[in-house]
Amino acid sequence: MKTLAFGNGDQMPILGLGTWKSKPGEVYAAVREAIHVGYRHIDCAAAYGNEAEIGRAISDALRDGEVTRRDLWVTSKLWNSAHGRADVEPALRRSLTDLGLDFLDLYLIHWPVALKPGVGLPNSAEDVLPPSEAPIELTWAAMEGAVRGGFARHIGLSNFSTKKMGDLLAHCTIQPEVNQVELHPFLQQPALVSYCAARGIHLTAYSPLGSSDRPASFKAPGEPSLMENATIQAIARARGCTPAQVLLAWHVHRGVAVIPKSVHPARIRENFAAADIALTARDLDEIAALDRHYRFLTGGLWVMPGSPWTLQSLWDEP
Ligand code: NDP
Ligand code: 1BO
Repeated sequence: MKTLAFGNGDQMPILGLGTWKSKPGEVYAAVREAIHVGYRHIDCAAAYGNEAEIGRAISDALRDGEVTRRDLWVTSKLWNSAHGRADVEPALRRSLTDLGLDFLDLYLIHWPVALKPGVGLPNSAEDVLPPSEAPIELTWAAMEGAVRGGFARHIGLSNFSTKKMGDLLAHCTIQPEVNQVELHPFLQQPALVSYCAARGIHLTAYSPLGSSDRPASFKAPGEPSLMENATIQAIARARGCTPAQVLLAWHVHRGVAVIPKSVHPARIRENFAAADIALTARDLDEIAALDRHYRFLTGGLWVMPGSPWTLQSLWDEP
């Protein structure tokens, strides 16, 4: 499996297992199967509500000698309600306890949006803190403390625009090493990709298959389908693989980490095998032409009457 290298020599496997929406009762088996197949990168988050079960799967795989801790790359994320400087380390420790780990390979600020302590998803604008009340550079300073304390080997961001990254870089002692964002052929984000490449910041692509199992309230009517796209299907036929594998192989080719979610053994295997699929220059040109700057995760859940956020200020896009 190809890996992405970090300055200290650590290597992040380029293809990992996503776990958002992987239900308790399902995620244990999914993680065990993934490790059995060869996945060494698991993407987690406190907000997914399943880290304790993932932790049991990791712990059992370690106990059974399937992997060593050094073989695994485990990412988790700081939820929006724990951006307070004093709240970061307790949130991280909670994820470590649930995951049964002494340290994370990577800890990310899940969103640039701060919520009041204790809030899961906001019910009203009162649950959302204005950036002036929760400066992200203070959250980042606490993230840096997590590295110094040995709780996380690497720290990074998620859902940050180039502008927000640039603003934060001016305040960093430790530079973010990863930004995890939505990326797929309908949302190729070339400016963000170039920005990160120029600064040695790795990208991880979320929702690479279109996140079809996300809640109906997160979906737009008539949204496009990546898997059913005629170009993707034609490339899959030509390469003798599945549309999902084309979508995943595209990221591997671009040097972007990718974390498809599945709880089904056959798909977990299928997705893993995508890392070995070669796409041609013509395939890549055809995929490049599919960009339409379409977000499956619009960020709309942070935007409501009275919220300090708009979609424009969230993504720094017109
Ligand atoms: P994905 O794009 O990975 O799509 C998941 C859906 O695709 C599920 O319904 C899954 O079904 C299905 N699926 C998986 N493999 C196949 C296949 N080979 N053929 C057909 N269908 C398939 O969506 P996610 O939004 O879950 O994104 C992936 C991961 O990225 C998340 O799980 C999470 O870890 C991370 N993420 C991070 C975010 C962030 O804000 N940082 C936001 C969103 C995601 P089934 O499970 O039934 O197989
Ligand atoms: C609010 C959705 C987060 C998925 O990572």
